[in-house]
Amino acid sequence: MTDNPTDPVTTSAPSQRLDMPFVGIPSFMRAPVHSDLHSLDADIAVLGVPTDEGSPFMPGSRFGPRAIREHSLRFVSGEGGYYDPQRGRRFLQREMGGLIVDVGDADILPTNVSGTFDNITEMTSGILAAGAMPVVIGGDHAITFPVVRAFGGPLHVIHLDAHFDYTPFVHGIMHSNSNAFRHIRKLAQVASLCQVGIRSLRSTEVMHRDSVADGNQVVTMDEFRLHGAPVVLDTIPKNASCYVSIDIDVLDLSLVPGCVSAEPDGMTYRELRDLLTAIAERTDVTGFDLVEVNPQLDVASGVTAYLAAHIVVDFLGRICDQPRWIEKSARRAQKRAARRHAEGVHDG
Ligand SMILES: [Mn+2]
Repeated sequence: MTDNPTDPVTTSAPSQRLDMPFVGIPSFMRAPVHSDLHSLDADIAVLGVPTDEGSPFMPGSRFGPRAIREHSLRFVSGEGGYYDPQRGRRFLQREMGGLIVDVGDADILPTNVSGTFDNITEMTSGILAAGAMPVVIGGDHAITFPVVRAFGGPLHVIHLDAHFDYTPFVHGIMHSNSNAFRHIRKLAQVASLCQVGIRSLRSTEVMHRDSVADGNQVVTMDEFRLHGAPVVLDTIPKNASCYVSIDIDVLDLSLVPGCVSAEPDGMTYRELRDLLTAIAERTDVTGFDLVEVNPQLDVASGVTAYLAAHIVVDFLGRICDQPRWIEKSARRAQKRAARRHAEGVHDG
């Protein structure tokens, strides 16, 4: 291209930084970092959980939160939120004005899994106590149990995965990434568990039988293709509180080179996005996680971490676009103002 003298050069104020995605300290979408949960004042709190001690095959997903944060910076523009050309408008603009914060990572205690899990639960509880929605970035799938146990009930859990993660406890192994949902099902506050995208030929009959016997809804990939989102949502009451756990391997193997447990015949991005949109529209999503991105296995462009950041950003955009969310956000703002006022009175 040659310079077109008729094409005016857009200039911005000299004080406005460009902040390319590779510049600066990578908090999630460059949200403010706020690690003191007692003074947390936000609608959405992004929490990293960098542990992969539940990965019996290839470790490395402990580096997932950092990689996903880095790729999340690619969705940040000076205008706030992100622009969706297919919908012709911006999303998360309001939220990016200070309502999303990055609370950093749960503290990880190598070889002390129960201590690590306690730290994860404590941070999730702190976020919930402050009235914010936890958005959790793993880590391997073992982390979902200590996250979900921090929630109150009744909570409907939607688990998107190629695998059941319902392995019986043998040889004292209870907290690998394939045990998590056997624990979650037993939590008193969990009203229902729906497992979607199940297809792995490494599943066992025992996992399948136990999950069904425990009253869970199992939606295999074939069933999902046949019936779509309604098969997942029809059994969950409208506006019910819902936790969504996304294993990146619910997507097709070809999309996720940086995932050790990738499987063929998974969802396309569109299938996953449309399901997440339907969940956001019908239920009250009170938290979600995305797990099993392993940057050490990823290709050089980091597409798996990029895709993970893309899913989190896109899902958040859909959640925050619901009238239900906007009402909730207004109520949260009132509560926070009342609390600040009360604290001010005590301080004075
Ligand atoms: Mn999986």
